[in-house]
Amino acid sequence: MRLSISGLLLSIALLPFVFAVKSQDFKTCSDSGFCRRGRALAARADAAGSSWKSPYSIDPASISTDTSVFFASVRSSLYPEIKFSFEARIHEDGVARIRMDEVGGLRKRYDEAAAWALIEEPRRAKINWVVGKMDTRVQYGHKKEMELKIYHNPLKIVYLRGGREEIVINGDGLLHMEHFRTKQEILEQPDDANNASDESPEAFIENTEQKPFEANPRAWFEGESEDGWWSEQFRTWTDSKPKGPESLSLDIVFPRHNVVYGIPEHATRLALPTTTGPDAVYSEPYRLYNLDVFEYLADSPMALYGAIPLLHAHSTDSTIGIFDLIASETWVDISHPTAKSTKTHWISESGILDVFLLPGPTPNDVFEQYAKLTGPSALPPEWSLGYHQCRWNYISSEDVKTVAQRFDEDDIPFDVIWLDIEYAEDHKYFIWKKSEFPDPIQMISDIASVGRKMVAIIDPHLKRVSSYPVYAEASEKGILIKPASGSGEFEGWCWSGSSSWVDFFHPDSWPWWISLFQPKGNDKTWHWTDSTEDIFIWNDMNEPSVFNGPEITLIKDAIHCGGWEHRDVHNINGMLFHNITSKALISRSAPSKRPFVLSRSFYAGSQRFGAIWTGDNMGTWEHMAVGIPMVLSNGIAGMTFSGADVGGFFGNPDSEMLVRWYQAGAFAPFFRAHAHIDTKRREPFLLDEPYKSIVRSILRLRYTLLPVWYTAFREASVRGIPILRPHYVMFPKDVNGFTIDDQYFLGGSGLLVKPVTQPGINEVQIYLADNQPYYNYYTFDLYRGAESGRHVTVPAPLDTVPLLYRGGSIVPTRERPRRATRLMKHDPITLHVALDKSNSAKGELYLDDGETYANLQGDFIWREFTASTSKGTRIISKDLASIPGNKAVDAELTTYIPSNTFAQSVKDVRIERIVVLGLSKKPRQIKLDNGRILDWSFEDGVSAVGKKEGTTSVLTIKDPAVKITQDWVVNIEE
Ligand code: NBV
Repeated sequence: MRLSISGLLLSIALLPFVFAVKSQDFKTCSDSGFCRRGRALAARADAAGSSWKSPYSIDPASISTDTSVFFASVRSSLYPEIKFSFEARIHEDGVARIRMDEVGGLRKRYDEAAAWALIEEPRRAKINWVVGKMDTRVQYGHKKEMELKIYHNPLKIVYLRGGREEIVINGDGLLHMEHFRTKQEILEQPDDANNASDESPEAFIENTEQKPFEANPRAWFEGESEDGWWSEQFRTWTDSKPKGPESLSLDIVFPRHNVVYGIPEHATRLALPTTTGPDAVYSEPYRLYNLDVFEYLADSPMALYGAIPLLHAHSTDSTIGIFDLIASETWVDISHPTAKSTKTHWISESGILDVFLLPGPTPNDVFEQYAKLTGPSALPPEWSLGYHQCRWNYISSEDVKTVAQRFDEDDIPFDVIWLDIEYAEDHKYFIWKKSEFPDPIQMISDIASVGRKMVAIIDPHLKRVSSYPVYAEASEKGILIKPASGSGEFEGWCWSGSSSWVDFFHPDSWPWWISLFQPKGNDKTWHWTDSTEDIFIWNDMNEPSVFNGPEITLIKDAIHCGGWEHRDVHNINGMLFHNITSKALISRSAPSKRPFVLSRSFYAGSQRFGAIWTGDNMGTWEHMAVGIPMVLSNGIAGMTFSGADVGGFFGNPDSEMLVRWYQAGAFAPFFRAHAHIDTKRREPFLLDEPYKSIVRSILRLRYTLLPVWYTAFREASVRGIPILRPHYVMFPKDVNGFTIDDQYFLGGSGLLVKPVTQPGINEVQIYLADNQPYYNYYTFDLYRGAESGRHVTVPAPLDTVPLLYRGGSIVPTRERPRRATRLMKHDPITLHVALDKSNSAKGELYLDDGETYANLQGDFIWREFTASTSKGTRIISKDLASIPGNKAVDAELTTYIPSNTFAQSVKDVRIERIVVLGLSKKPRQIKLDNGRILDWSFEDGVSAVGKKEGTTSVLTIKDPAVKITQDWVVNIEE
C-alpha cells in the first residue's frame, strides 16, 4: 500500500464530513481466522446438540492439591500426545482463578498479561480440596456457601453458591486451546487414531453417534480445513502468522443470570444486547481489540479504543463477575439459551487461559474483588475534576491567552486548557513549534497563575529523523518495536510521517521515558527543559494507531521485547504507555505530585494511571446518548475516570445540542470539550444568549458539586466502587432497573441525574426504584418513588439538567462561583439535607490538598453528616477517619490524626448554610449543642413523610458557625 504522507493526511482530514465509519477497514468475525474457527466450533456443537462432548479431560493420575491450589494435567482426546497444565486457585476473598497452558509444546504461549494487569499476586485461601473419581470439589467462604467443582471428564468447571450453579465453564464443550504445531501435522493421522483408547476421536465419535469425517477424524471439533492457520490476508495486508494457530475458545454460561454488563469499550447499551441466538440484536460478536475507529457507529459491537475483559452477570439473587485476563484480540458472543440464563463464548487469538471468577454476590462486592486484582482507580489531582477546554488546536500562545481571557471576561470557570498535536514542530512531540509558542514556560506559568493547568499531547509515534532527539535516543538504545523479521525498527505512517514506536515492553524504555520529563538533568540525554510542573499529558493514538497498518493499527507479527509478537500483547500496549507516562509525571517533582495523563487506549488496570475518554465521537444526538452507557460501562469495569468529548469531536452541533452536551458532560467523571480541527470554534464564550448563560450555569453547577465528585473519586480510589452508579448497582434486586442506562447516581451522594440527549425536550420520565421521596435539585419539588418502582415526570427546560436528591442524602456543595478549582479551597460548604420518609439522612465529605500524596500519610478530613429524628431533628457532623477499623480508610494508613496538616490548613472553612428539605413542621428553635441559638427561615410545603407530592418544605439554617473539621450537633427543636 503506497500513499504519500501528504495525500494520506489530506484524505484523513477531509473525510469527516463525507463518510461515516469505513466498515470495510475493520474486520468482522468472518474476516478473522481464529474468530471464524471459534464461531464454527460453536455452530458444530450447536448442531450436534446433546451428543457433543468436549475432548478435554483431567488426567486423574496427575491431580495434586495444596492448601489453595488444584493442579492437574489436561489432555485432549484429539491430540493425546499434547499436554496442558491446569490449575484452580481460590483467593482469600473467594475469587477463583483458573489457569491452563500448553506444556512442553513447540512454543510458549504469552503468559505476562497478569504481570501488567494485576497489582500483586493475590493472597490465597486455606481450603481443603476433595478429590473424587469423577470430580474434585472445594467449599469456601465464611459459611462454606461457595463451591467450585471441577469435573474430570469431560473437563467442566462449575461455581456454585448455596448449592446452586452460577457459573459453568466448558459445560457446552467449546473449550479449545489450539496447541502449537508444525505445518504438516494435520495431514498425518494421529499415531493412536486407529488403535483407539476410550478417549480416541473414533471412540468418541462412535459413542456420540456422530458421523466420522473420512479424511480427518478431528474435523468434528476442529473443522475440515486449516482455516487461517498459517497466514492471513486482510485487504492488502498479510499476517505471516509464524506461530501458526494458537487460539483459545471458552464457553462460560450463567444458568441463573439473564443480564450481563461490561467488556468495554463498545458503543452500545449497558445491558449487553445478544449477538447469537434466534433474536440476536447484533450479528457480530463484541470485539475487544484496541482500534482507532474513525467516525465510529453509535450502536455497534465493533471494537473501539479500549478493551477490558471483565463481565458482570446479574440477577435479582446475585451479581458475579468474569475477568478473562488475556491481552490478545478477543471476540465475545452473548446469547440467552433460556429466559433465565446467559451464555457467553470467548474467542481469543493467543495467550494462556487465565480466568477469574468473582463471586460477588453484590455489585459492590464484585467491584471490590476486581479492585483487589487490578487496583482501584488512582485519586487524581482535584483540578482535573474541573472543566477541561480542548480543541484541535489552540494554535499559538496568543490563542491560548485569548481563550483563557475570554473565559474570565465572561466569568465562565475552567481548570485546564489543552494543546493538541499542532503545538509540536513537525509533530515531533515535546518539541515546541517555537514560531507559535515562543516562550512555553511563560505561557504555562500565566495559565497556572490562578491554579489552572495545561495539558499537551504526546503521541507514541516518533518521527524517524536523526535530528529528533527522542527518536534518536530510542533508536540508539534499541528500544523501538521491531518488524516481523525481529531486527531493525518497525516503520509505519502516522502524523509525523515515517515513524517508529517505542516498545514499552522493553525494560530499558522505562527509565529513559521517565527521564525525558525531568525538566533538568545532569546527563547528556535529552530532557523536556521547556516544560513545568503545571503541564500534564495526553497520550493519544496508543492502540497504537498506524495509518498504513491493517485496521489502522500495528501489524500483528511486529516484534516486542522478549520476542513476543504484537498479537500477543496488543490490548495491553496502550496501557503501558499510559502507565509509564504517569510514572514520569510523578517522578518529575519532589515531593511527588499526582499525575494527570489522559489515554485513549486502555486495558484492565489502566484505572491506576489516569483518565480515558471515548475517542472520536460525532456531534450527533445518538453519540451524545450512547456516551452515557459507554461511560457507565467503563466505570463498572474499573475505568471510572472517563468521559466523552463534549460537543462531539466531529461536526458542528447547534446551540441546543451543545447545551445538552455540556449538561451530560458535567455529570461525567472526566469533563472535557473537544473538537476536530475542521470544526467551527465553539468555546462557551462564543455562544449567543441565552445559551452562553446556560452553559455558564452548568459549569458552575459542576464546580458547586466538586465536593461530591471528589468524595466519590476518593471512594473509588479506596474501594473500587465506580463514580457513576447505574441502577442495577444501586438497586440490585429491582428487575425494572436492570436495563436502565440513561439515568444514574453520582457516587454515594444520592444525586440522581438523567441528562437530556434528545432535541426539543421539556420534561423527562425518571424512574424511582424505591419507596422514598426524591427532591428536584432546582425547584425543591418532591416526587415519591414506590416499592415496586415508579416513573415520575420531571421538568427539563433547556436551562436545567434533570437532577434529584434521593431522600436520605446529605449533599455538601460549594456555592461561590470561582474561576478555577484551586480558588475554592477555602470556600465555605453548604449542606443539603434531603430527608427520607423516616426523617433521616446521611452524607459524606472527603477533602485533602488535592495534589500531593500527603493524603496517604493521613493528611485529609473525612466527615460523615447524619440527620435523625426523635423529638425534633438532630444533624450531626462526625469524623469518619478516626473510627478504628473503618474499612474505607486507606489500608496502609495506620494512624489518623484529626489535626493533621491538611485539616489545619482548612480549619477556618465553615459550613455556611444547612438546607433541610422535607421537614414536617416549622421548628420552634434551632441551636447548637453548646447552646448557641441559630438563625433560620422556613418555607412550608410537602413533608418527607406521608403521601403528598409537590413543593417540599425548605428550612434554611443560616451560618450555623460550625467548621468542616469539627464535630458538631445542630438541634432542630419542634
Ligand atoms: O490529535 C488529533 C486527534 C485528537 O484531537 C483526537 O482527540 C484523537 O482522538 N487525534 C485523535 C488524531 C486524529 C483524528 C482524526
